[in-house]
Amino acid sequence: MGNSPRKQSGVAMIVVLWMIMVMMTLAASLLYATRTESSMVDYARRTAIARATADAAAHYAVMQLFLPPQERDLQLGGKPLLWQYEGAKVEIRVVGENGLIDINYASRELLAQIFKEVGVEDQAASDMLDVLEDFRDVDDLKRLNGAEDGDYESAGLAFGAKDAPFERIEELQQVLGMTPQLYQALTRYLTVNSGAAGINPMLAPRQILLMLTEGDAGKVDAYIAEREEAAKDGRSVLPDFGQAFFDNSQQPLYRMQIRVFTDETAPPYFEERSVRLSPEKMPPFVTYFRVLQASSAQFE
Ligand SMILES: [Ca+2]
Repeated sequence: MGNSPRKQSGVAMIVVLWMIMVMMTLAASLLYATRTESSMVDYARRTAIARATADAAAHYAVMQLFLPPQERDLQLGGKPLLWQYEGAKVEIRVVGENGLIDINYASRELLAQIFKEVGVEDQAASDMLDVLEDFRDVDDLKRLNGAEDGDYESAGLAFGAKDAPFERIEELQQVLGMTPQLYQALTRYLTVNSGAAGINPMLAPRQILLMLTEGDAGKVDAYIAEREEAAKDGRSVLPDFGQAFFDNSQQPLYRMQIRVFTDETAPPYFEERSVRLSPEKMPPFVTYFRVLQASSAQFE
């Protein structure tokens, strides 16, 4: 007798239990989805606030740059300026592009110094420089340990050497043999915008000065104190080290690193941008690029 009331209620019980289980699973996944969504919205909201705050900080830094030097709170050379805005704490660092090393114009000797500083020495650095110079020179003649189009093809790459000057630092990632780690370590030393062979020490970040003294922090900090004094009166002072690599070029081009702390629980938002001052415009600057950087790229 398949249809006894007892058996029927057993089946009904199983169906009810099964439905409860399905509903519980649904509810759990819905709850999970809602939580994920709300944390995503929260993240998006926090990022939007941080971006807008960084934008405000960039305007503030530009305003500082337009002030007479003795009225500025901002020191060029990457010393952090702390600023508060709408409850967020912001750290602003500004260096002149002329305080960085131009990857198109710097001497091989100076570029070798940076490689050494980030742990690539002697033969490896020399090989890398051959590859880098082949990448940017217009010809297809290969240096001793360099690389031209054929080598990129052999390495299975869809692109070859650029055979033109670097227009963006990011292009360095396309140089044969460049690793993401090495690229990240190099970026805070380099620029494509200074247009000079040398470094202007008045605008340079501390890590570049340290590199030129082979890590003599005492010497570097004494010079930084001296340049801060000089900058107040619009004077320029040269350090007593690294003379071979300095020049006094200066253009109205600055690199800014902005770190925004929106709340204590989230990691800070960090962006870098390159700006050119243009007093005749409103706002009086143009942003060339704006990137999110790893903190290893931060100026000292
Ligand atoms: Ca070439």
